[in-house]
Amino acid sequence: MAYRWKNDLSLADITPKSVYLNRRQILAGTAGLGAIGLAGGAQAQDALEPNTLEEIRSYNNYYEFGTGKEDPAQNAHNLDTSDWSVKVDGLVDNPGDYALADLLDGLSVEERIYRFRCVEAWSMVVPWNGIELADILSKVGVQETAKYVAFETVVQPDNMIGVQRRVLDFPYVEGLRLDEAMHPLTIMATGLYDEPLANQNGAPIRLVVPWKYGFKSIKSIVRITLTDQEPPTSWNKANAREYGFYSNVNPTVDHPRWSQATERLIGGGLFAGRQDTLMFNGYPEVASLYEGMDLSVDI
Ligand SMILES: Nc1nc2c(c(=O)[nH]1)N[C@H]1C(S)=C(S)[C@@H](COP(=O)(O)O)O[C@H]1N2
Ligand SMILES: [Mo]
Repeated sequence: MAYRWKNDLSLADITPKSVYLNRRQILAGTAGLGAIGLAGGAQAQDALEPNTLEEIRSYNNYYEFGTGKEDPAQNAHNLDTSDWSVKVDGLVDNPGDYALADLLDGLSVEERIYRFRCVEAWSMVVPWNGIELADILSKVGVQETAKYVAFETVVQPDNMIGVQRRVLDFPYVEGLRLDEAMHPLTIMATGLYDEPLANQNGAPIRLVVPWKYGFKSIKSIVRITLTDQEPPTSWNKANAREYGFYSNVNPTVDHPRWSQATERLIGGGLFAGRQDTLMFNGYPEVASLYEGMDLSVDI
């Protein structure tokens, strides 16, 4: 099947907009594209215009560098990303401490223009550059007994004001079920707008899971662990009633303190004001991962 998020939208298509819309029509008339590939995505993708680099780099959540939206851009220059290595351990065939370049060697970097929806009910559209997590996991060799993937962010206390102030229990940790991790929408981003990630966006490598609330997309990863137990996650540890393990974007399940039905698009532009939040953030192709689950209970 044709994966629409791979091929039918790129930066070149978006400017000028007329060309993009024209291409959209051409695609809609193309035989052979799976009905699912267009049905769910087409109308949602029409509005996908990336936020500016400036917007994406200046409005952040990265609590290691402070809790204000502008704190990470102020403070993250202190992050030391030199000689980055990622520990891969647990239920894998090839565990080890991988230099980042070795971990990614031979894997292809793609552009993915994704909606990004924070649990705080704001959103952006981000043109990521990244590698499918599935490719990395295949490379390290996932063992049959593995059921989950756990991730951990670097801790550099001297460089991180939020760590000094203990605003959260660090290291920041996150996790996915293995099938979520292997889904082709799930990427490890190393850049955006074809530039290396800014520190405040999670340099040098961070997770992006576009159908989940933004806090699942853990930044500056130094450890990936394959496990058979559901791993602890930072926001769930901080407040289990408000933040579950799954945290799929869901307009019908409100946060205990605010509605999740709509969101504020940062920057606004043509679509200023609030817009409707879409189930799975507009990525209905992941619905089958949750068949038989009650998503108002498994939040
Ligand atoms: N290590 C770490 N990762 C993190 C966070 C954080 O505070 N620390 N914040 C999360 C939240 S709440 C969001 S919305 C996104 C924000 O990503 P962005 O700043 O690149 O937009 O990062 C997520 N990843
Ligand atoms: Mo968030």
